[in-house]
Parts: sequence; structure tokens; C-alpha cells
Amino acid sequence: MTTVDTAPPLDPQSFRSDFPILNKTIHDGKPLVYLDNASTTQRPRQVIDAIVRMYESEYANVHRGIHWLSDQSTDRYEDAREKVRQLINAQHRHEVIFTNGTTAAINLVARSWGDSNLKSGDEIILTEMEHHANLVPWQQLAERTGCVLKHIPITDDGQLVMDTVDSLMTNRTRLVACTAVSNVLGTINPVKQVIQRAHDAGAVTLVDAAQSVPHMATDVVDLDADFLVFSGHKMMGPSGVGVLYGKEALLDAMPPFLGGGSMIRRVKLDSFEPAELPAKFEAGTPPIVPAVGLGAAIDYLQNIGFDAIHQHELLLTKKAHQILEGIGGIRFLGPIPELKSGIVAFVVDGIHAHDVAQLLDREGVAIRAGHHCTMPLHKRLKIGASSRASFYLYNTLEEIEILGQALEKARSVFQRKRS
Ligand code: 7TS
Repeated sequence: MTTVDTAPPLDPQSFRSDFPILNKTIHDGKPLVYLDNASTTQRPRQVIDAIVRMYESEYANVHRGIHWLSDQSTDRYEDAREKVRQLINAQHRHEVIFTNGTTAAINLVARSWGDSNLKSGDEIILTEMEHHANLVPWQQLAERTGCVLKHIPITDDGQLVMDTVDSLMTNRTRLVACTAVSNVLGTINPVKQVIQRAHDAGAVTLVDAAQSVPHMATDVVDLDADFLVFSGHKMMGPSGVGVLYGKEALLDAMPPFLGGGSMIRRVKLDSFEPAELPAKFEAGTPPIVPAVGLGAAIDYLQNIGFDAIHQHELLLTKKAHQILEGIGGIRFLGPIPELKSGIVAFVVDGIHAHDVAQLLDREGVAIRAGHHCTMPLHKRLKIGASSRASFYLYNTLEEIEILGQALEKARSVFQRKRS
């Protein structure tokens, strides 16, 4: 997760026409301003074309074929795995497991690695800012094994209190699982440092990279991450595909999670022998076309470059902070823009987050409102819900201005109602 300041500025107008959905107008001709990218992103024509091409001319089941079409399909699927390997700089292609998404990948680790390595009294360290996907599977594991969950606290402005990390670690710490970027606060966490400290204590690490891989360069070797997970749909790929990266030695030692076709070398009526990696963790028919679509999304992102994407999102984030501060009565969640990815969550004085989102929708602006699958984080911040605008490479400064105008309008509607 490295960024530099040297990329030339991005001009989203030069490629926005690649995204058919961004030309839409809604609610009587208002341009759609899509600012819900932390939930899911939109796809460029290149990804849609790759999906169509696959179904039109190269689709069959993979790794089963004695026929030409299955070979074609298998090649495309494995090409996609290689693209993911290069994207995150994994050493081996078989360290890349295709799953259905981040949630599925974390559950796989919790079931397979967790059930076979943890026992009562062992400890897992998480953080107060995790998405439910990186909380509930560990809570379920704790119910099954009696292991204990601890949490790295956050500051009021949404940063990890790193001083507490060493004191939370004990000789029973087995796993540290941490998000690289908070889906609400936008905070870019010092995951490399967290991993180092976890390794010093002899613990395994899992990075929830759902909000970082789509936005910044990722190098699993440099991070020394043991597991790293992310979803295709948050990086312009199709939904239904995600990635579990794991170090070869760890994955090799883990039992399969789902059982069925493809994950076996041999089956008898009463027993089976698992297949090698990555097949061992890809039971059944995998997300073939979604994986190919993800490969096309990776090509598109790399063509633009992660440094340029990060710089552009920082520009949008700074502009959003500046405009929203000018409106008044708005409390930001999370730190200053320089410490964030392109996520701006906020609470508007006297207006419920759902009303904010509804009023913005009337102006054509799509944001998310609620707890964003981070109920414990909202409790820590002493709020029930928040509004969240989240950006991607195709968003423009003009769209941030429209967000500001729509928010101002929402404020005046509510002020009129109250007076
Ligand atoms: N981890 C983080 C940090 C996330 O932001 C999300 C999804 C997930 C895990 C789960 O990913 P999935 O693809 O398996 O669903 N976050 C959001 C969000 O912020 N709004 O909608 C989904």
C-alpha cells in the first residue's frame, strides 16, 4: 500500500465515456452523481465487453475439459489469476484463491485456519473500526473454540491507537486481523507496522483489503501479509468474485473449507484426498466469468495507475471537506483528508442520515446512509448512523460541487421545517 506524489493529475473526463451508467439521468433529467463507491463501483465498457466476449465465444466449465472450449475457458480463468497475482505481487499463482468476495474469503480463513489452529484461551486481535465481515466470522470462531477477541482502540478522529498494540499482544495471540482502509472513516491504517508487531509476537495476520486494493498499489511481499482479502465488485469487476491471498505454507497446511467437485485428487465412498493449491479451496464450479471480468478491471486500473488514482481521490476528498465545512453543522468522521482514502462520512446536525441520503437522491446524488456494516464503530463514535460519500477514479470536482449544493438544499429544507 504505497503511494507517491509524482503521478500527473487524472482527467476523469478523458475516460468517463467508458462507463455507460455514468451518463444516466434520473429524477426528471438530473445527472446521476454516483458517490457510493465504497459499497460497489461501476464498470467500464472494457469490463462489460470482456464478460460478453467470454459468454459469446469462450465459455465452458473450467478444469474439466477434454474439449477445446473448456481449454479456452480454463486459460481465461487462469489468466485472470495471474493478473491478480501480479496486481498484489504474490510470489506464486497458487497463492491466489478465487472466492465469492471478501466476506467469503474471511469466512474461509476463520473456518479452515481458525478451526484447525485455535483453542480455548487463544487470542485474536481485531480493531474497533472493522466491517462486520471482519468481526462476525471471528465471533463465530470464538463461539466454536472458546478463543478470546480483543480490539485495538481508535482515537476520536478515527486512527488506530498504535501504542496499545504491543500491550494487547500476549503469548496467546494467534491472529491479528485488521482493515487496511476503514470503509467509514477512510483511514489508511499502518498495516505494515501492525503486521510487523504481530509477527514479532508470533501471530498470523489477515489484512482486509476490500477498501485498499481498488485504490492503491498493494504488495503482499513488502507487507509480509499472511492473508489478504478483497472483492472484485469494489474495483470495477463483477460481483460474485473475490480473492483470498495466502502464503503458500499456510494454505498448504490448512484443511479444505468447502467440499465437493474440483477440490479433490481422489474420492472413495468413505474418504477423499484433497487437491493441490489453489483447487483445494475452489470447490464446485468457480466464478469463471466474474474472475475474467476482474482481470479486465485490473488491466484498466493498471493502465491508469494507482498513484494517479490515489492523488485524484485525495483531491476529491479535500474538495469535499472544504465544501462541507463551508456549509456548517456537519461533523466529519475520521481524520484529515491527507490520512484518508476517498471516503467522506459525516453527520449533519439535526438531520437523520437516512433523510440526508433521501434528499440527496432527489438531486441525483447517490450516497450511502446507515451504519455501513460497522455498528461497533458507530457505537464507539456515539452515533447511530452516518452519511457517506465515497469516490472513485471517474468522479469529478463538479460532482463534489453538486454534492455540496444538494447538502445545502437539504439543510435549508430542514431549517424551514424547524422554524
Ligand atoms: N470489508 C470491508 C472493509 C468492506 O468495506 C466490505 C464491504 C467488506 C469487507 C465486505 O465485502 P463484500 O464484497 O464481501 O460484501 N463494504 C461495504 C460498504 O462499505 N458498503 O457496502 C458494502
